[in-house]
Amino acid sequence: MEQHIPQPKSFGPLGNLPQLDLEAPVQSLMRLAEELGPIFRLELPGGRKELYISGHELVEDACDETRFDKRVWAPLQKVRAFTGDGLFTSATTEPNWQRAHNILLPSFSQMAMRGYHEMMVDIAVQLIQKWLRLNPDESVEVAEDMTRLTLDTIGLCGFDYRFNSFYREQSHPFITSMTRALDEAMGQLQRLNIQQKLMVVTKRQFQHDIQAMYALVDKIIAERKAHGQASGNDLLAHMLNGRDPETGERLDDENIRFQIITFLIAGHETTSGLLSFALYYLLKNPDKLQKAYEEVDRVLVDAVPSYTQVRELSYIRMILNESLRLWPTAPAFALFAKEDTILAGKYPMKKGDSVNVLVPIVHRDKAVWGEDVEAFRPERFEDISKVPHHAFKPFGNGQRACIGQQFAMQEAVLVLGMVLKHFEIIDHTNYQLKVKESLTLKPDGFTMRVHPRSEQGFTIAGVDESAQPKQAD
Ligand code: FDE
Repeated sequence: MEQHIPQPKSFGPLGNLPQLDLEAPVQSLMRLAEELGPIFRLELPGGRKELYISGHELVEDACDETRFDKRVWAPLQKVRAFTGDGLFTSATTEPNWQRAHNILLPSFSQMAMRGYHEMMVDIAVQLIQKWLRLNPDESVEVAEDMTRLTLDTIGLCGFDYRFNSFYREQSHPFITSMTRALDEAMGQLQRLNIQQKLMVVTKRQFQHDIQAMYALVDKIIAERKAHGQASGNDLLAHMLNGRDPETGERLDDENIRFQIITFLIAGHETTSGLLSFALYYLLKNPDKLQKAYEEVDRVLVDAVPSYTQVRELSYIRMILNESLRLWPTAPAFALFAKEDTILAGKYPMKKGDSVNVLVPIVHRDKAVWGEDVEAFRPERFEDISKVPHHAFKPFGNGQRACIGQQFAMQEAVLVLGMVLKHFEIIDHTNYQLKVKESLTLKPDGFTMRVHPRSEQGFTIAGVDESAQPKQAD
C-alpha cells in the first residue's frame, strides 16, 4: 500500500526554502528529519522536489546497486563547471567514469598506501614542527592547519607538487580560486534564475577562478610530460600512463585535468574536517584521549612512525571512525532508481526518481546504533564484524563509494597518532561545537593549545633528522 510521505508547510513559489538555513542546509535537514522521521519531502524553488531518507531500512534498500545508482545531485552538477566528467561528478554511465575508475583503483589500494607513506610523513612532520615552535600561550587554529596538511599531502602524493601551505599565511592562489569557485557553485544553488542572470561580476569571477585552476593544473601536466611520462609513481603518473585493463584506453588530457582538480577538492576538505572533529571529540572525552595516548606511546616508539606502526594504531582508527559516525564530513549523497521500483517495499518510485541520504542521521539511528547515539564511543568499532555497515556510510556506497577511503584513513591515522605522540592537547576556550558547512562539514572557529609532551626522543632536531629520506638519489 502506498505510504504517506511527510512534507513541512510550504510557502508559495519559495516552497520549503524558508525551512532551510542557507548557511547550514545539512543541519536544517537533520532537524527536519528528527521532526518528520526517516523519510520526508521538500519542495524547492523552480519546482524541484527532493526526497530525504535517513532510516537504516530505507538507506539499506536504496544502497542496492542492482536497482539504484549514484545521482550527480544538484550541488555536484554545479561543481561540474570545473571538475567536468572527473570521478566525483560524472554519471556512472559516462565512459570516463568507468575508464578512470579502472585506471585509478590500483593507486588507492591498501598496497599502494605503503608507497605514499614517506610523503605523508614529510607533510605531517611540517605540522608537528610548526606546533613545536609555538609559544605556550599561542593557540592552534585546528581546521586551518589540518587543511594545510591535507592539501599538501594530496598535492605531494598525487602530483609531486608542493603547495607549501605551512609556509604561507594566506592560502595558495589555487586554493583561493578553488574555495571561491566552490562557494559560488553552492551559492548558485540557492539563487533564483533571474538573480543568477544579474550577477555579472560574480559570474566573471567564477570564470576567472576556473581558468586559474586550469592554468596551474595544465602546467603540472605539461611539466610532467616534458620530463618523460613514465617518471614518478604518483597519481599523475598513473593517470598519464595507465590503460583501462578492460578496453586498453587511456585518459585524455582534459579528463586528467578534471581528475586532478577532483582529487584536490575531494582529498583535502573532507580529511581535514575528519581530523578536526576527531581532535574536538578527544578534548571533550578525556578517558578516550587517555586510551589514545597509551596506544601511541606503546606503538610509536621511533621519532617518526613506520608504515607498519601506523597500521597498528587500531584505537586511533576507531576514534576516526567514531568521528565519521557523528560528523561524516561528506554528509549526503544521492541515488536514483534505474527502473520503476518500490523503496523498502513501501514507497513507489518511478525510473529516474531519486533520494538524498542524510548520512549524519543514519549514523544516529537508534534501532541499529543503540540508545547512546550521541555519545562518542570509539569502542563501537572494536569488533569490525559487529559494526552495522549498512547504517555506516561515511564514504558513500558501492562502486561509487569513495576511492580515496584508504588514503584518507591512512593519512588521518598517521597524523592523529603523531599529534598525540608529541602533544598534550588542551581545550583552553572550552570550545562549543559549531559546525560550518560548505560542500563538506568542519568545526567552526575551533582552537586549542598544544604542549610538547616530552623532551626526549622527539625534539625538533630529532624529527628533522629521522624525517630525511633514507637514501638520497
Ligand atoms: C567519493 C566520495 C563519496 C561518494 C559521494 C557520492 O556518492 O556522491 C563520499 C561520501 C566520500 N568520498 C567521502 C569521503 C570522506 C573522506 C574523508 C574522503 N571522502 C576522502 C577522500 C580523499 C580522496 C582523494 C577522495 N576522498 C576522493 C574521492 C573520489 C575521487 C570520489 C568519487 C569516486 C567515484 O568514482 O565516484 C569520492 N572521494 Fe572521498
